[in-house]
Amino acid sequence: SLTAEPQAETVFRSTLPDIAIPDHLPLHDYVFERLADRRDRACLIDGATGETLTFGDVDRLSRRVAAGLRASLGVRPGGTVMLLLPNSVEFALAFLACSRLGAATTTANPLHTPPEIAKQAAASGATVVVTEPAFVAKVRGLSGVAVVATGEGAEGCVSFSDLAAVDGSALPEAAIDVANDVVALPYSSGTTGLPKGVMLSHRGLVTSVAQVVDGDNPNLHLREDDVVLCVLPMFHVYALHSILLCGMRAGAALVIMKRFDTVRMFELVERHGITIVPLVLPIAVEIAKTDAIDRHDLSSVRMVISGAAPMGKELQDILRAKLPRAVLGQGYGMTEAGPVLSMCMAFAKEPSPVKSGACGTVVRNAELKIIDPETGLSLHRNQPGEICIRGEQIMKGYLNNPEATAKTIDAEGWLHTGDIGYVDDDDEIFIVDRLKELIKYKGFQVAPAELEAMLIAHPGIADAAVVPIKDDSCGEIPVAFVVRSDGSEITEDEIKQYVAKQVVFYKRLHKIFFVETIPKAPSGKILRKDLRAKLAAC
Ligand code: 4UU
Repeated sequence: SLTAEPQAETVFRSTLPDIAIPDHLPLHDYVFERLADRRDRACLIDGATGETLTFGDVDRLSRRVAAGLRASLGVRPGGTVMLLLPNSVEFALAFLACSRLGAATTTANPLHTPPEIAKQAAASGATVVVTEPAFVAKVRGLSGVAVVATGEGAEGCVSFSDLAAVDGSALPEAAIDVANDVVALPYSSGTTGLPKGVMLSHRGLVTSVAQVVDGDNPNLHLREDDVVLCVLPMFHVYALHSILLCGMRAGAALVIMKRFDTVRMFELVERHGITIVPLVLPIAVEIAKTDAIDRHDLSSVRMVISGAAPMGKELQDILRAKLPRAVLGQGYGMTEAGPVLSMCMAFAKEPSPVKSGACGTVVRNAELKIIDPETGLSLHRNQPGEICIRGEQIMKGYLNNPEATAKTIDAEGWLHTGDIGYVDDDDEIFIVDRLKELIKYKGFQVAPAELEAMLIAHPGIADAAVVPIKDDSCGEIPVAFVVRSDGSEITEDEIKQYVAKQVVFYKRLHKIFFVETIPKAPSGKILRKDLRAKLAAC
């Protein structure tokens, strides 16, 4: 016929049925929904001191901190607070407090450099930074920003404990528009360019948490008697969502660890009977190679979750042998996706078998498709292409950046991840490559565009491109191809130092290759694939 039939799309769904997800509750009310039954149960345990806050304590203290932020620092609905904190009870309290106020929390790694912090503080419109005394010097210079410090005696700062001493009972209930008000504003570079504020609404995050831990047969079955290790940084969306929020919603206790140490981690597992261990590749590598594991009883661990970067079959098999009582699997997330796209079905209440190397099955109440990156047409099972996801959980968009938003979420509401993967005959997702520029070092995002701009700003450098090379324990490490400017004799070490001074540790360049030109498409776009191929060949 002359009229072309519209092509039917191949859309993948969870093997679990959809459920009713609350669409009216602000995030804090959702995670505290069953507070009445849990008031006296442990919620947050400080790994260093063993100090425990119950759900009742966390509810009460987060109200107080909210009242304090409002009364002393003028935080109002629509406002933004930056958390520059390592894992701590204060992180959780401040996050929940902002949610109560109808304010957004933007999170950053406290190891970021002052310029990195200043950029995010300004772009996000933060009026308050909550940090530790050790990092106060990094934020002193920010204009128009009040600084709150935890602990003792940070001069010129509002003390966190004073905020928490404010009477929370008189806190007015903020009028929150759950569909539109932003509760979390993490920064991500997405598929291209510089880091951007990712607007996650109350409804978005409620949906994402519910997709994972709610329902009669939750995809990630966390129970009230579970004890979840929180060593992954809460400022990254993986821990914020899948540890803090999912843990609280499910009524589990969290053991908070400030910095990773293999033996300390094993000790905490034994002391608290930790049952759930969410981790990233470098931690998995540590567990796989240490003998210390034989001197500790880790039999309480029933689930090990890996995410944020690929984990190969070999490593998964070693871990499985070391922790024979634990179910091991992966979650696949992306900040913009809200964040979870898929979760291992072996973690479900009624589990199904999974394959090593798979990163889960699409979450319930969502649609996933695989498209041909060239034509945009959807592909069938076992055919690799760009992974796209649609659902109530995805971001509202990038803050103040409608162009970047439109490039990531199309007119039909599909979020394009920039990841290349396929869905197999059992609905399991395998990620095989990345279309986007993003580099992941130990699960942390490195945006090539940010480093390239920095490199090109140096007078000794005419052009530059930053690409990843594979690494067994870090996943990927950033390296640069550099074209020296005329007459420049800049050395590899000088370039590394120049960058290292300006960025957080995981964005440092590990190797510089001097070249005559950077391969580019006629559009000016760097041909990253060519550079990656060049590296793979040497
Ligand atoms: C291969 O990494 C994250 C979020 C991870 C996460 C969250 C909740 C994992 C499990 C969970 O429960 O977010 P971003 O924005 O820092 O990085 C997103 C990118 C993805 O697009 C993909 O390229 O990180 C990569 N990635 C993975 N790659 C994330 N998870 C995986 C994975 N395998 N399991």
